[in-house]
Amino acid sequence: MFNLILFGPPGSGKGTQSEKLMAKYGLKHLSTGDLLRSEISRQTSLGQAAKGFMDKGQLVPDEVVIGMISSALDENPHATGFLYDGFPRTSAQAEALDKLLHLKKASIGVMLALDVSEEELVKRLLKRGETSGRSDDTNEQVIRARITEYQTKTAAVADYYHQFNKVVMIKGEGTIDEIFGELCKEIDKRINR
Ligand code: B4P
Repeated sequence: MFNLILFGPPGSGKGTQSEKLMAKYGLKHLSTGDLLRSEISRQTSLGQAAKGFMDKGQLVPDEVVIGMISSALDENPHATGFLYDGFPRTSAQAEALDKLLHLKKASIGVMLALDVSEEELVKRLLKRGETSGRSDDTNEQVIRARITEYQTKTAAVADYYHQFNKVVMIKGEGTIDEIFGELCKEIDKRINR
């Protein structure tokens, strides 16, 4: 089972590249952002609790997202691999993921980390906000709060995987296809198809 983490700040291209990677490698896509937005649109109690955090640009509490990922892994026992998009976002989430995978005699194959400047991130997210209908993309203050959450809580997750030599930095600026090509090069070195 191949487990890939696509990592990077909000707006770095994780969701965009995930679509292309899923199509090419047949990995099961686990996006905590998409899972949370689905809970919100179905007006579940989990969604209602998460919405308040997301609208302010804050991270949703660890136990909520860890529970969602645990259920998603259990619901896909025959998957040949998983692509984690937007997860883990804290060190506690990273440790929980390791434990869940250990129970399945699996581990993280690689973390591919997209590197994009802050000004480019803000520009991309404001542009997406013109059409996405996502309330967290329309307000620059909320976008900057999400980037600050990334810098203070999420960036350290890369250090966690660095200790196991599992992090590869990828330049996240350029065309979508150029970046996709760089990601594929790294995956092809590691995946058995
Ligand atoms: P997410 O849904 O994960 O959203 P994101 O980080 O904003 O987006 P992403 O990084 O995937 O967007 P992309 O670059 O593809 O999180 C939303 C919220 O959910 C969080 O703020 C948090 O509250 C909560 N949450 C989610 N996971 C959580 C967790 N594990 N723990 C706690 N809370 C959690 O796209 C951005 C735009 O850039 C697009 O419009 C795209 O077209 C454009 N773009 C992409 N690549 C480009 C390129 N190369 N050039 C130009 N534009 C590009």
